[in-house]
Amino acid sequence: MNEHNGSPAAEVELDALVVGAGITGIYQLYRLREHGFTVKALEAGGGVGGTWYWNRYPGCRFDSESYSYGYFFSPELRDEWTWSEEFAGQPETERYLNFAVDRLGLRPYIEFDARVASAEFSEEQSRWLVTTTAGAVYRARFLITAVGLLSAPVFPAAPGLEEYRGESYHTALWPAAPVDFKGKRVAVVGTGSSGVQIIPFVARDASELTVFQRTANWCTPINNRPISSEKAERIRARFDELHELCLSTPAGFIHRPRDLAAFEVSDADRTAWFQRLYDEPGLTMVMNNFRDITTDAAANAAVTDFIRAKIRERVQDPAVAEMLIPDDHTYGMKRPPLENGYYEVFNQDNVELVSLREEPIERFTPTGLATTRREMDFDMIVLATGFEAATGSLTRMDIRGSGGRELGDHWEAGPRTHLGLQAAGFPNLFIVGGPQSTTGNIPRATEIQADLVTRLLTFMTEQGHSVVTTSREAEDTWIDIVADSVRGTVLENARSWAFGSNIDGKKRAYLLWSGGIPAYRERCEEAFADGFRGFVFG
Ligand code: N01
Repeated sequence: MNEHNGSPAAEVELDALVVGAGITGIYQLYRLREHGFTVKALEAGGGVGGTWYWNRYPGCRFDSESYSYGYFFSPELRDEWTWSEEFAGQPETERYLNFAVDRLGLRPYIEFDARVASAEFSEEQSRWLVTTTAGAVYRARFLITAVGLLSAPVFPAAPGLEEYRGESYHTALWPAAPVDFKGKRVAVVGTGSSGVQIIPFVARDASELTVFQRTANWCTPINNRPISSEKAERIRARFDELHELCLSTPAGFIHRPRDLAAFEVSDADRTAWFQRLYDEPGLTMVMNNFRDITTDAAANAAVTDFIRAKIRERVQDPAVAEMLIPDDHTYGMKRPPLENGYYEVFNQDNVELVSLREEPIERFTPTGLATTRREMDFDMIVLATGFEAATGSLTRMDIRGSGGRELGDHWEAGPRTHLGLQAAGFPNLFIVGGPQSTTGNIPRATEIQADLVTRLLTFMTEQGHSVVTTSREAEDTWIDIVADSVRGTVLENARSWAFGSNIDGKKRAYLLWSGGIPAYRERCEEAFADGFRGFVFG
């Protein structure tokens, strides 16, 4: 192994190059260094954090309990950091990730403002040649992407945005300098998790807020609260147990479904349970509910009816309440946004809700936007229009494998991977936290993958293998397993980013894995124990 810590302008030779210094990339960098590999991380942002660096919009915060999201592996990090809230806001999470990077001594191994322009595998050299937009060149045996599931922002296709002369922001590219909504006429487009988080902040200060909604969502209260010092101590004493708990639950959260089906209890008990979850912090409504709410139609209808009634209770104008009630999906079909005073915003005099189903945006104008029915002027347009999930950040990066084949072409009909880790024809490329791999509470899902990658690279080094790839057969097997993981659940028919349905013209394919963290881990362990089944060494 060798390492030149020369200036990035020179060609840098490494064992491994990690792309991304968010929560996943930081961990991957740490693990590989710990195992003696020479490794660097390239980070497009000016600082660490990934999602928590870019999404600086007011209201951005966890939907995982803070302590279940942080790193568990390091005693120093566990002992020296105390989360202030059950669901930390973006600034605190960004501070935590900076603290982690410094405490682990990783900052010298991260190149900031280093966006990958192209990555090409050289068959002669068995090396990845990676060039940044600033012209720096890296040569690495292994290329490991940790670019996040939701990090390629999507903008509305309606023309004219570049001609708009007011302030405009995408929630996922929010500036570091404060944005002032005071006294302004603001449009917010999009009512997914990001929109639902920012809208109450805009509504508080703007003179007028117009919310453009294409699809309503089933939102439930976050019920965030501070973590007392006594609770922080209790958490610290139980770290190992909490880590095990997260790894044993389907989505990596501290919550488990109840061991009861919805109709095994009386109507009154069922409603009382829904009410209890509605009043509890976080994603308990979906995670801690009856075990069949996403698999049994009647159970799913019961929880959906409960939340529908809540929306009607909280929104004063019945016509607006009906607009805010989803009519195209039931509860749990999409990751449900958590809110803090979202529905009450629509009781304010300065807020208008516009249905884009009734009047789609035709174009942006120099002073605002035009729907099919009217033109409206705004001082500011906020786009909370989401991401090209899972594949977007990878296919936008110009990754070329054997024979110069582009990853985007390989995935034209949907992602193809073996265990979500490798794609056929892309030797020594590993994807961590990408498509077809386990998700939920992201760090819990991706630490498993980062550990698997570290084991594979260590095995190859010990065995003297220079190249590993996978086969189309292994990909086909995994595609079937991934499709099975969602079959028979309410997720199966969802129109959401998890199927790429938010991107015009994108072929519908399930982009995640719904079998849960324990089953994902089991399948990977089985493949590894069976001579690294599906991987081809050379
Ligand atoms: O993105 P989204 P997001 N014209 O795709 C609408 C995680 N997250 O950034 O549903 C008009 O959910 C779009 O409409 P439709 C979380 O996993 C977590 O909000 O496609 N509207 C939708 O309303 C989440 O699921 C947190 O019909 C357009 C919205 O914009 C994921 O990230 C916080 C449009 C986009 O919603 C994505 O959330 C934030 C157009 N052209 C995000 N294009 C936490 O709480 C899109 N829309 C941790």
